[in-house]
Amino acid sequence: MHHLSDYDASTVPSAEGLSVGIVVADWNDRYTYSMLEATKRTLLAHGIHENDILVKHVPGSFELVYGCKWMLTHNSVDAVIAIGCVIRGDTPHFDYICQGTTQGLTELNLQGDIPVIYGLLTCNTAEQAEARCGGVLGNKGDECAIAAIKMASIGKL
Ligand code: DLZ
Repeated sequence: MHHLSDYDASTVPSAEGLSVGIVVADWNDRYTYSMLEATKRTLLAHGIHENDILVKHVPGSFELVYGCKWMLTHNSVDAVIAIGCVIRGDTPHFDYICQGTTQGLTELNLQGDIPVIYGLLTCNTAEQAEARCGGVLGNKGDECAIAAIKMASIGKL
């Protein structure tokens, strides 16, 4: 299975001078905050200045779309990363949140000029989330940071 923290550093452009927004859901914060930390660490490791990383919190994953839209409207950023973690429960709620959020983030990408990165974990179990938030499969935050740098630099690649 793909390890989320593995990447070829030689394919990553310098992130110096870029500004990145991160919108993080507080629901399942044990996982989302781990992704947030990994995202920030990797952005910094690639040359982004600490002051150029803007973080906004939203209550749950369903609010990520509005949070990203707000950030795109109010901040001058080169990419926005949406971070959330949805874990399947007993009702179809999981499916609606995943579908709505995914559709909304897709629409932001289609309508705007700034890339929005998909850091939404959609897990059947807490163990699956654990594995992807610093566990055996690495950290989704690392993957998101690299995707943001590459997408913000797409014209230069
Ligand atoms: C309500 C809810 C539930 C049941 N599960 C999750 C979840 O696993 N992950 C998540 O990010 N958010 C969840 N939420 C909250 C919704 O995303 C949203 O915040 C509320 O429905 C209010 O709009």
